[in-house]
Amino acid sequence: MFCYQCQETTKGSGCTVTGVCGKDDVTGAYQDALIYLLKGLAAKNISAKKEDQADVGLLVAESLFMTLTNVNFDKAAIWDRITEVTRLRDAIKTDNCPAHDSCTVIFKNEEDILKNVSKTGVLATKDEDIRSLRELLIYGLKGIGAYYSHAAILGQNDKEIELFIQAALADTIRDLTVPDMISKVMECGSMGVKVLALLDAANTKAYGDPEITTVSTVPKNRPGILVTGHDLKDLAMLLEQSKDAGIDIYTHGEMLPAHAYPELKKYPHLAGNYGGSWPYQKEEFESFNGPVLVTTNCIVPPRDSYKERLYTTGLTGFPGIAHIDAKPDGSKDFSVLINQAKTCSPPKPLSSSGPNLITGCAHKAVLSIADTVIGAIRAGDIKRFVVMAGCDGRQRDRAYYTDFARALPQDAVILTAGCAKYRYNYLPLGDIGGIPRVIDAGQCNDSYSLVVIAKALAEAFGVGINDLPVSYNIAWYEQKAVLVLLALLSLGVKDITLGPKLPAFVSPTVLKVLVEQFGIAPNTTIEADMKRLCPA
Ligand code: SF4
Ligand code: SF3
Repeated sequence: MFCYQCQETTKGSGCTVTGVCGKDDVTGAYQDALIYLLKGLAAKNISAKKEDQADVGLLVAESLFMTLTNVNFDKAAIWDRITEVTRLRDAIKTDNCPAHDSCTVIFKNEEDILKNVSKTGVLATKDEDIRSLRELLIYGLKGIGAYYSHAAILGQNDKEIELFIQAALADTIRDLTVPDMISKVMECGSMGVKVLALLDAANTKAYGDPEITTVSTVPKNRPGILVTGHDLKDLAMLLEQSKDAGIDIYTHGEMLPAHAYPELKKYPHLAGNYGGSWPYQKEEFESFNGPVLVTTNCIVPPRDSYKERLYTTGLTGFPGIAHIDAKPDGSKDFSVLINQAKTCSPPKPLSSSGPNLITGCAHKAVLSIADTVIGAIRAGDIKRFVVMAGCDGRQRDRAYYTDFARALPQDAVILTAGCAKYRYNYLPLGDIGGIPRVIDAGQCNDSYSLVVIAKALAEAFGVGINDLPVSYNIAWYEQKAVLVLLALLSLGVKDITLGPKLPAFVSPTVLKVLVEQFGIAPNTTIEADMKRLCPA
């Protein structure tokens, strides 16, 4: 096994025996085999000029998403994908096949998969820089695949995105030079902006524009169901099915921003948010007492104490954990969770949470108070915005982000999105003339909102995006964050501070490009970073 796709990779270099995330070497080999076959499917499909084949585009996106960190640990589910991808690939007739092994290989069984890891895995590419760029591209594509899958569930499809994913995957088995690969990676960032915009449109069309909303973190005294992950449609279906059941629904982790959408917040039994980000789920799911629905990443290997009330759905999976499948029309039946909830005790209050959290500061909501924000900047009440979007993680050094938020000057405002916010969204940071000092745009994909807000401010002040008093101190963990980072770079954002560690998959040559062309720097100490990011 060799995997270095996430920030927590073993010793900052690569997981080789078993993943820090809990992925074992056999499941890792299944994921490598699936990615390998996807390259062959994409290359064959492109060469056959059948790129617009409806069943291939979405299947490729979803399969990439399945291999993203903390999405699916179930090798049986990955095997089903391997079978389907092989079937679709072999059904394509073309005279121009690139004749790469991935276009023809058949994995008959587990033994076959394990036997072939040296050719399917990351280390099959010998040149360190090409390997780095191929993997960077694939991780960006996993991010696109994830966000595209979310948008497609809500009926938003885009052929250009599907084609790009396939063409870029096919590029990873071509002999491209380092400069060519760098430009592919940048294209991936541009396509990232497109997919983030598509998902923003999908979410707002389905559930309305988010409104700035205060969310309770104090559990009520009825039993509840806890919903985590990013899939708003799952939550919407569950809210509708449970509205008269005498139970409450709570959000967890990346589901917090759901409270801001008019079509979701209209349900009075959407009772609040329980707990924080994914690394704390073992304790939080245990004390929640009721069923927990995991709609997307991040799931971690569960404790026995709550396995019987844990459910996955969509592309998420874990061996031995009940999975709620979609029916052919896309609907899901959550009655098993609802009935189980009625037999459970109410959630136990958590000592760590404050009474309320504020979310829903997406682009429409913030731009509706643009005059106030611009006025506060002109008056010198707000001197700086610091984008602290991204992911949370398990490691102790993430305390840096809490300390950094605390140490910010009173005239600085945090712009955030993603689960990184749980490091500081409970702090009493107050507001500036009614503008919250933590502006939470929503989920990691809502980083798109931060870009829209930054662009609007740049326009209002007649300056470029890098001339605004905006600094970037971004925390990453998995591959959605890789895509968001590439999207920012493609928009010309410079001087991003990235932590808590730089990616292991970035080779020294690629790092040099990131430093010289984009000014990317690792985070260091609070004092040094504060001087750089919040100059007096
Ligand atoms: Fe290791 Fe991260 Fe890969 Fe899991 S996803 S095996 S923790 S690098
Ligand atoms: Fe979090 Fe997994 Fe990345 Fe969506 S839920 S930001 S880590």
